[in-house]
Amino acid sequence: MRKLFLYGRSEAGKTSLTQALKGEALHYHKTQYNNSWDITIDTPGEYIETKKISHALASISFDSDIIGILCAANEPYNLFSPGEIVWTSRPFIGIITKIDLPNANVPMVMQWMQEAGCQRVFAVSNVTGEGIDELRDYLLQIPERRTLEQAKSDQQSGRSSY
Ligand SMILES: Nc1nc2c(ncn2[C@@H]2O[C@H](COP(=O)(O)OP(=O)(O)OP(=O)(O)O)[C@@H](O)[C@H]2O)c(=O)[nH]1
Ligand SMILES: [Mg+2]
Repeated sequence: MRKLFLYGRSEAGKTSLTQALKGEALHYHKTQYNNSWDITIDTPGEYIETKKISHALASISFDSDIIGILCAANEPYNLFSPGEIVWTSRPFIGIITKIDLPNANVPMVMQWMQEAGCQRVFAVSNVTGEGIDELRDYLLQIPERRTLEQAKSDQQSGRSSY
């Protein structure tokens, strides 16, 4: 499985997503520091919430294959900048969590994630399991290998690498 780097505000559901992807029962554990698990790199929400340390996320992400930004479907404000994708050349996806909540507003969070530049957006509930299989299948896909010439051509034309 490709390794997924997770960032998003505290309580967005990053640790719960790791548990749900592994088929484990959800158990709350506040993330105090960066954890490199077998299938994800899980970061504390405070990294993206704190301007002085948010740039550290870039270096922590280097051991991953895919970058995932997380936002709960009932989140009232957006932490991600339009064009957030520019700091990485890895595939960049959005994960909308807590879609089971009665005040979930999936279209609003979807718009934030599309503006951030996400190439795919997954809507999931870590509690009910909705959407988790689709995300797991995506992580299991083996990406097509590209040649150096294709990568250079994409870069020169400003196209996303993936
Ligand atoms: N209803 C609902 N609750 C969820 C979902 N995902 C997570 N939660 C709950 O939200 C709370 C926070 O979840 P965490 O996974 O610890 O959040 P986190 O993003 O890892 O937070 P930090 O470690 O503080 O950065 C917990 O009480 C979870 O049970 C979901 O999809 N639906
Ligand atoms: Mg956590």
